[in-house]
Amino acid sequence: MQIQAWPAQQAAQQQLLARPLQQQSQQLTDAVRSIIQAVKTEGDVALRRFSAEFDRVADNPLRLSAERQQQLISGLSDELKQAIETAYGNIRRFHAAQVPQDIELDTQPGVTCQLKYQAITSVGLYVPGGSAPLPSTVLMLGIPAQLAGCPRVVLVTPPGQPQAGDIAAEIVYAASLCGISEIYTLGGAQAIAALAYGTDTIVPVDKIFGPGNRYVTEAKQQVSQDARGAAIDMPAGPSEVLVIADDSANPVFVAADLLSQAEHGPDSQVVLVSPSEALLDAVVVELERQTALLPRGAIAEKALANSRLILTKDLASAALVSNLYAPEHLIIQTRDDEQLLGSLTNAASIFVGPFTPESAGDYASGTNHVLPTYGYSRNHSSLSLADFYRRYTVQKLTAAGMRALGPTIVKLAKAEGLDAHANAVLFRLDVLKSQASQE
Ligand code: HSO
Ligand code: ZN
Repeated sequence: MQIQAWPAQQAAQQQLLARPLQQQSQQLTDAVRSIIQAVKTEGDVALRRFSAEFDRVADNPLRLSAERQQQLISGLSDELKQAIETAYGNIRRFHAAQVPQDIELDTQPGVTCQLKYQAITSVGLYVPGGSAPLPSTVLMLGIPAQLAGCPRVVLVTPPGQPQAGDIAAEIVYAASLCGISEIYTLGGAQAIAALAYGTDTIVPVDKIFGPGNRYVTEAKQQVSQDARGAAIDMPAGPSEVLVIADDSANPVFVAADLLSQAEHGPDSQVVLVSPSEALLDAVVVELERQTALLPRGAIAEKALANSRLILTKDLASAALVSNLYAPEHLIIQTRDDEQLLGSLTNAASIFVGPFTPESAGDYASGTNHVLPTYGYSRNHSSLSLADFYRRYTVQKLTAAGMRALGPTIVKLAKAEGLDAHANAVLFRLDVLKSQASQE
């Protein structure tokens, strides 16, 4: 692994921080479009065909029965259940504090405006399967849905273990804590299509949440662009972390933090920025040592090939690099973390100090681990309770309110050349005038 000095020229800086190109091929777009089309026209038949083809599950029952859910849960150890419950408690506490407040106020006498929050009626949660089933993601999506009080919460996850058509018991248990019982053994673009458009078995949902592979991400994009499809939580790319560390940091911790991101997948990206050459050197040695011991070392190694080790002249310049990169996760391990914190913008989730690994937020501290990646944290937010509501307004003018505000509205409508708008006010003002003259 090569340590690179932070270049002075803007073009070189941008090149150094460029994300690995997303293979946004026409082929992928077309493949996903045809999967969605098949689900729209053939429904469950297409879902079962894709399960056989992609997941190697014949005759997918699609819905995970209540009995099977209970059987799977009963196979879980008490220790694992306890750990899931502890995480549930912290995530719930942090999200319960985010309940939005309705607003009602008079902008002027007789003119009342309200801002109201209503839980989205029906939400679909996508939980990736693949090489590592993620019960933590169930909690990150299921807890805010539960707290918001979404009347219908559906979970989909690819079928597989422990027997064909089943899903991981941890996922079922986490779902049960979140009050979710409508579970479908479905993954990939076909799962997104089923959630967006429905089939005989699956009633469509209003909004789809959760991370996924390239097919899932592309399918979410496509259904969100269709007015008859479904809304989505956020755009997403591969997971990433940026660490800022100085010579006070423990290279063992730093390497472990970088690897915890790298083991997610070969397209994960990890970046270390430091003003200390000694720290960078020590981390390189540690990375090699720890990677060799990891069961997912081969995956991590591939991700490390895309990683960046950047030497800056000082910590202020390291903060600048982070702000330019706009990481999904930012870990800071320096002598004065609090001071550095003030200069950091654009990171989706920040982990402060030697005892705050990303793993804390990934699993159990309470914050949400569904975060904008690929530089989107510049203008998108981490998933929160607010994402499970729709926001709408209500207003009411009294006769006095109309009398007072009406002429202003008429003036503005005339200025825009929209006479029907003006009339909608003028006719009312006429009625109010004649009422007043009769009194
Ligand atoms: N780091 C992932 C979340 C996760 N890690 C789930 C472990 N399990 C994306 O934020
Ligand atoms: Zn993680």
